[in-house]
Amino acid sequence: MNAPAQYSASDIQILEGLEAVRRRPSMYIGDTGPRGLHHLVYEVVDNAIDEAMAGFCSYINITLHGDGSVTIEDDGRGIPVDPHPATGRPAAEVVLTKLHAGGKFDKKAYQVSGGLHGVGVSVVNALSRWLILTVSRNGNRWSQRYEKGTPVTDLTLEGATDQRGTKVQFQPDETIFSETTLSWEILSGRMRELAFLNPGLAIVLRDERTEKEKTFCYSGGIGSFVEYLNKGKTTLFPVPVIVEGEKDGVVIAVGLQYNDTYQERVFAYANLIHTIEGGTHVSGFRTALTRAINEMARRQKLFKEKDPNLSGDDLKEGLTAVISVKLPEPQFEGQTKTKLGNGEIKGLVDSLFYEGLLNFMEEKPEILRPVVDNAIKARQAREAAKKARELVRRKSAMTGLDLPGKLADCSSRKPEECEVYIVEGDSAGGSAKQGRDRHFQAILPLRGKILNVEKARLDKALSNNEIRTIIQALGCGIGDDFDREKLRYHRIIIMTDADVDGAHIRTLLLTFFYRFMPEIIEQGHLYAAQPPLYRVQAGKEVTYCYSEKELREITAAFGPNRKYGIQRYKGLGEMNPQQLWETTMDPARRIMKRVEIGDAVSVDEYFTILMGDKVEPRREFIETHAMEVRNLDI
Ligand code: 0RA
Repeated sequence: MNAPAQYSASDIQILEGLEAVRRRPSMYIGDTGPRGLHHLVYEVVDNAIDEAMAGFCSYINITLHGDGSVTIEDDGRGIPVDPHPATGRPAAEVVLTKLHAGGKFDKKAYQVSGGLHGVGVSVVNALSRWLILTVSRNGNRWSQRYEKGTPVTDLTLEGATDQRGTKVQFQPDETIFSETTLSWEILSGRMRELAFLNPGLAIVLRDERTEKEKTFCYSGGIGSFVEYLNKGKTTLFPVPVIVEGEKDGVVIAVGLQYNDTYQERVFAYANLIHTIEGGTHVSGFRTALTRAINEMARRQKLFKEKDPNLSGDDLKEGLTAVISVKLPEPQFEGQTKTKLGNGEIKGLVDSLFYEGLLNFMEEKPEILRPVVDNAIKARQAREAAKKARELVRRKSAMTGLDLPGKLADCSSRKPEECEVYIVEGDSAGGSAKQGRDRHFQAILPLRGKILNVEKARLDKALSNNEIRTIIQALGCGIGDDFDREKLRYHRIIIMTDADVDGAHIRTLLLTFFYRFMPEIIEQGHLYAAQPPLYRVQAGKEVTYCYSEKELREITAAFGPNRKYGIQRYKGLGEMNPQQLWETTMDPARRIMKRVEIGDAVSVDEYFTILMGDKVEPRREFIETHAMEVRNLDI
């Protein structure tokens, strides 16, 4: 069925020991927070994906266990077990104990492992309290146990098997990671993405903690991915455009479909790594898209002779696209190493996608008109937004005040130390003003509900008072004018009541930032304040509780004999300025959550469903995600 294994133990190079990894884990996995933790799972999965891309693996099972461990099992070739010539140790043991001993330095193959994560399974081993490796290969099953990267048994023959593959179970070391709970949401986001990018591969995610199970398997590949992204949206043509090809050893797949929203979503991958910062594959795609649409629109006489061409920006609105390239030696650049740098890829994607898109439109000429009409409207709206922005600017110039009247500004002019609380309602705004440290804390009370911008273009968003006020207060502009350097506060803190209304306002604000100032979130400037839920008083002793769990703990600690009173806070307005300062605003005591853009696909899905205009998917979502909706922690 599969090609015979052509691997021998001598291919594995021994480079370094694992003590360094335990000493400085962040050097290898980025950080020791949730990101680094999930990285461990990706590292093992990536190796299995490599087996799948090489044609040897059809499924990957991932199981989250109740004891915090996780098992990743595949039906690939299995890590080789024959003795390594230099050490006499089994190759699998070398792979698990020596840094960079992946043994797969075949540059012709496309690999995920060795790409962005690229640290090798030995790093996972080093950072695990224990790890059990099971290899099924050549009719035998072998197993070995490690603790903190060190073998505690030999690789032992367990018996015969007619199966093949690798199984790795490990428990992340709680002395290394700040948090060892693996997240279903984070893992399922990445597994879904991997399944779309590897058509036919089945990835099964099981969670024994919650009895959840989900299989990700899409025979439609990138086309299914585009359809998934456009789920719940009205599309401008029914079936996504798919262009696939291979040239000079590079495999290219592009999927594209327009919808009637105003956002652009381009998801680009290089060797299955999400290239958030774009790169040469994205540049090639954009050039080809603009060229092909203009070319075809002129051929079909959709423009007048003297009309200008559509620009790349005109064609962004409503665009959903997925670009996947697989290449032998990817170069990753940029701040977060998620920008593809290989120069040759731009021209390859450009020519391949240009040809493919023209062919597609020749067969389905009906898709062109709605796309062109949409782009012309986008151009007009952009011009209108420009005028609206200028108006906002001119108005503030005329009054001589660049800042909105409602803003109680701080006295410091150093953005790094300044923060602004965006507060719901005047009464909470009043308490916040009195309670704050006016040196570095500004207060911006919002009166009306802010516009739901999920279905609004920038020009319409700018007609909303509350939104204009926020933009003016932040000082960094918006849209084409956005300039991070001008941001007046490095911490923007959303402070709303802990009730349904507060949650709604928070979601509206998050939607605004996510859609129109994503940089603010990406750069880590946006926070949600966490006001306490309860005030517990026993005698003179006052304790604030920020969760139900804390309340249970403290009342349990008091025992039955101690008398105490519980006050439940329904809104910020119930706290006096002093209390608001102590519990929610004092940097030394407050709890804040930084808003992070988790995995782009699910965040987008979240906003589309929660804030979009189709009712049915929203109902479904709220029913299945009742908890998340209540907490609204993204
Ligand atoms: C080294 C060499 C080969 C495969 C692997 C490692 C491998 C590692 C992992 C980790 C999880 N699943 C895995 N599957 C395979 C090549 C094997 C050969 O040529 O036979």
